[in-house]
Amino acid sequence: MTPRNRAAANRRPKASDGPNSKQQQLAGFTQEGAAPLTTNQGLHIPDNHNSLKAGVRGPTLLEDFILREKITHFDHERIPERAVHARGSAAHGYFQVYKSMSQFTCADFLQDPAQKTPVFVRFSTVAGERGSADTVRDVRGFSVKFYTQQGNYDLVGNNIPVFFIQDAMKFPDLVHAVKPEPHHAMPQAASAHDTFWDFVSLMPESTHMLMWAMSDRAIPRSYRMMEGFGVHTFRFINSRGESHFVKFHWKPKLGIHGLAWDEAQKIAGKDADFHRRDLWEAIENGDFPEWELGVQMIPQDKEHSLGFDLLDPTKLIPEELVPVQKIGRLVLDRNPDNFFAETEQVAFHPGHVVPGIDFSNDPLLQGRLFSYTDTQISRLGGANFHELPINRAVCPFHNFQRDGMHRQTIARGQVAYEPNTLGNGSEYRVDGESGGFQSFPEELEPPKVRRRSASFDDHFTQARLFFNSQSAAEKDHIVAAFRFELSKLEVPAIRQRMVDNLAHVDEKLARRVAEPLGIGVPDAKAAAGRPGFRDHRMASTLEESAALRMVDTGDGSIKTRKIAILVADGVDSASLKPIREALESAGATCKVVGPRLGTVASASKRQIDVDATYATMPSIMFDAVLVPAGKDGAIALSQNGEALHFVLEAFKHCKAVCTVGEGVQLLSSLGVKADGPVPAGVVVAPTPVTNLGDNTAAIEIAQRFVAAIAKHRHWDRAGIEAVPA
Ligand code: HDE
Repeated sequence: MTPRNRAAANRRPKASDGPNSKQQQLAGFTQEGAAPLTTNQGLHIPDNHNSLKAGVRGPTLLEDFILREKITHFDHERIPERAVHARGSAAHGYFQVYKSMSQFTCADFLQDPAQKTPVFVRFSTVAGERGSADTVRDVRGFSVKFYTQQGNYDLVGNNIPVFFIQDAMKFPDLVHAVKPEPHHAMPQAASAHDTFWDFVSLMPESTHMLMWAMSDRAIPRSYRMMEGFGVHTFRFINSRGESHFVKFHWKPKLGIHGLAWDEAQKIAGKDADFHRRDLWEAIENGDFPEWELGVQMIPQDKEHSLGFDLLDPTKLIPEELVPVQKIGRLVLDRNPDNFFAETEQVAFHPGHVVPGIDFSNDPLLQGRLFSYTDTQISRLGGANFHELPINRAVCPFHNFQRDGMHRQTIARGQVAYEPNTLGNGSEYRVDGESGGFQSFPEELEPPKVRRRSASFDDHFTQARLFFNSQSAAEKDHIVAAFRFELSKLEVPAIRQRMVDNLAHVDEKLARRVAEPLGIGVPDAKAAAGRPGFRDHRMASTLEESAALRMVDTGDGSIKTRKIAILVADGVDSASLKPIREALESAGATCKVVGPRLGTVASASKRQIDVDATYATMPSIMFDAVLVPAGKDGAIALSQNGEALHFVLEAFKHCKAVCTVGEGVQLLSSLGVKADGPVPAGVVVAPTPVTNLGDNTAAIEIAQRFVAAIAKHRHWDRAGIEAVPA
């Protein structure tokens, strides 16, 4: 550490540092790479290429402490990956409340709209190992560490508002079932295997979560385009000690969008880092991802008014019953400097709360309160992980915990106990009265029992609500996902058990899922006869909830969307210009994709710069595709299998496609013609926009294309099954 860095590290961040307080603290630990090379003891290294030998061709000497230090450090570079959520990507940013929440909570970071609280946010997949692909079908983690002036507050959530199980006791079983099977360690980052479905088909409480996991929520287009949820019910406590139950939501500015399943699988091979890259690039380009924090609040005395148990993590509170109030915004505006030091070493814990926020008795949450510190001790090598730069609170922290592996704090003085008269009593006081954390004094009359509450027994009503709330295309995707996963099973009895359970959600859904699986018709009675089956239906009048759908979410913009402009020799470059300008001024990024790097020659012999090739940036890397005019260009594109596949695949994945003039030939195998009807989300400009006579016509084409992209995907596009891509 340089003296400047050391001074910065020792400086206590102040509230007035706002969102920079964490950045300034981290700066104290950050190192640039320009200094002379030394050993870890500071000794200048004379030669970083050759070890010390007995003669130039002789054996290496044990004495070579420089070599040994380097190799030894290398040998110990790896730490265990997280038991779940091993693969993740993170970013820095800030949170700002819209108006004081003092009526409900005394949490300091939720009082002052002028205050920006620094945050570090990590997104993750759950089942895959650290090096697995981003776009697998899975739940996503959404962990937010708020560095508040009252200590760190961690909101460790997921992108799905419910969970597979109701009690922490079942978590190791769930994770063992979904992880690669223990005898041969397959499959990686996938739930489509026997052990997972064996387990969940025996646990009907998982049905609601399975509906979400089989929906497009589990294959997000981007971390920037997914919701986050605290899942459990928590409590807000105000300065009078009054409690409201609270559910947390993160609502993405860009809407909630998914990939096509075929696309997600292909991306996993072509760019395993798809979501990581997307997040990184958006932040580098200044397109800072943004979410609004929403809360659903239920007064303490209304705990039992919803018809289901607030403590049951397999239930959500429909927004129609309790509206989500947007109370602040989260902006991610800085990429980490070092993946290991920050993204890997960050340690979240749902038990990291601040005054004004407290727990409920949700038995899943209660189990989590034990697990997270415990797991960091083995993952990060000891009890002092809170001293790692990324984990340090920005407010002062001190107590009499001492020593342990990798301790960094040098605690001065004679005493390491409390109470004492030998140390400075005032500095180490116990602060219950003035702002110290007070647990909500909930009254309990507990007989000691190892049992599940009967109020947790309805396993299907909300699964049905979720399914009923989907658009027709989203329902089709859910059916297709169940079919895909269950087709991968080797044991037909597990498939059967699962569709029998689904018959309790919706008969038709179960029948559709079962159809291609080579099993019998779904048998609801058989499911009801199995151990563990419960179906105590709650009184619910709600048939559907619009908030559970993904379609038509977002701000209607095409900001940060990626558009491919497909070129070959002979395309008409003039026809591209007005559309490209319109796309870019609407905030999209355009890339010219051609048969080779360098340039292609336009119809008028102009050179068009190519950004990427069809092979390295296939259609699955884009949100939409634009095919320019030009007779020779259209022939060249149609005769190139990769280019043709590019357009057909984009079409099959329901993306917006715009063809200009002769470019429509690339859609001829689909029966699309310049003067005929066009499928949803396809824009066909009959002649090159530059020849349309007036600029208004060109703008109109561009606007139609922008509107088609803004819809994200045209999932109801007819005939995509027949497209050979
Ligand atoms: Fe976690 N979970 N979890 N979990 N979880 C971990 O903690 C655990 C649960 C979630 O980006 C582990 O530091 C138990 C629900 C996220 O670093 C571990 C139970 C939800 C992350 C652990 C649950 C989550 C974790 C592994 C049931 C959504 C990634 C490494 C009782 C609300 C945090 C670690 C990050 C990570 C335990 C259930 C979210 C083993 C025992 C429900 C986002 O401690």
